[in-house]
Amino acid sequence: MRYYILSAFVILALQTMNAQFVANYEESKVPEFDLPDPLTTFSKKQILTSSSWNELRRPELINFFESQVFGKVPGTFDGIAFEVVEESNSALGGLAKRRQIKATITKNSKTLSFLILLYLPKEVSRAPVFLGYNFHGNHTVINDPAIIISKAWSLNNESIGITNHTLTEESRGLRSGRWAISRMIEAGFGLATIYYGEIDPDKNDFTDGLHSLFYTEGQKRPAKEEWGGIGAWAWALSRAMDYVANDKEVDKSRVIVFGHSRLGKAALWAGAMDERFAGVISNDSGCGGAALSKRKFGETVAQINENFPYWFSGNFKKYNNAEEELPVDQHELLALIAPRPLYVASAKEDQWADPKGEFLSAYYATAVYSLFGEAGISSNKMPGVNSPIQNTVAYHIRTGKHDVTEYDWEQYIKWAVEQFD
Ligand code: GTR
Repeated sequence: MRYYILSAFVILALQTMNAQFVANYEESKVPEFDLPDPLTTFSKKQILTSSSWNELRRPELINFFESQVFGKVPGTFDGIAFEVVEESNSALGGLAKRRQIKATITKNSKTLSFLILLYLPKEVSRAPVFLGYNFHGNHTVINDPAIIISKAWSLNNESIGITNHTLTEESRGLRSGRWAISRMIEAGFGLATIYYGEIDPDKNDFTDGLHSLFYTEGQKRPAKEEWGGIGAWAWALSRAMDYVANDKEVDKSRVIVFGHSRLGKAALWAGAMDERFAGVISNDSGCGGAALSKRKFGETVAQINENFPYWFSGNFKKYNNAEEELPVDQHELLALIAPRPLYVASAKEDQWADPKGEFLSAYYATAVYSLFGEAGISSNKMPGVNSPIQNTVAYHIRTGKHDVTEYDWEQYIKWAVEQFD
């Protein structure tokens, strides 16, 4: 008898736990929540001017996202060196220049290297550039035999021929659908891309990758307030910026950081922290990216921390099933990018990333853009599918799944030409 009562209790407990991990996809079940006002400081002071935003509110928000969400970078690095290891003046059928640059970061007598693949339009002397990570190696973004294949660990993806966590010739060019390189070049833009696995392999292991360079003696993993994977990826986007900012053929005042999904989260955080990025594009970044956490729609804080315990700071776990305790929400991450151009995009079938939460986040960040006299999203009513709103803050929701498509790039490029020409 006692056994039955006990097991019934265990089953009930498990079900309750599970219920917390079942994603909600119903708008009617979105809880009521108080969204923090980006223009009121934690000590309840009203922000009325762009200078008080910059002096008071921006730093305290950065500080919160650093210590409680993405984690702090433990100190600075000792040095970085860049070496052009391959280049061509007639790539992509003579339309572009190509460079592959090896960046080597030094810290505590340890080093980490990664390769930047750069395409630049031949006819432009100082080109604006989209900078962003790829998921499965530089050689996947276009079918170009000169692109060096990374030796870094990769997530497997059989659909593009990646097994044994190893990148091979087999996947060359197989992700070109996600990178409208010819379109960029035609519009006079360049592309700089990096394989994110060279910065920190995307697995729950802190012995390798960038974190390990920063450890104090005997340290095995970041402390609670220190960076996770996304923090490391974001930080290294700034190291790539260190290179592009000094490339004479790049216009350093027009570098737009871009990212899809987890890499969209990294792009937003990099853009928030590093004001050298002239603009930011978040493609389907979802939970911990553009989407409002307090809506608890699709992926939640608990789910992301459970499935990817190494992406955020240890402190972020305090908010598992406790989003109401968060004194910030993701619209404030977006607001940290103001007044620089920001594009948030969603996909209709990507409910896991909460398109409406991504849209509302851009809408609520607009108050900060207004302070700077910049136009954002003026209505809280979502636009129809495939009907972009393109102001300094831009938004679209397209048909289709969680992905980066030709349609997405068509919009980003059109908007970027308007914002940065
Ligand atoms: C999912 C994760 C999302 C998003 C996505 C991706 O599994 O839950 O937050 O980052 O991966 O990066 O494709």
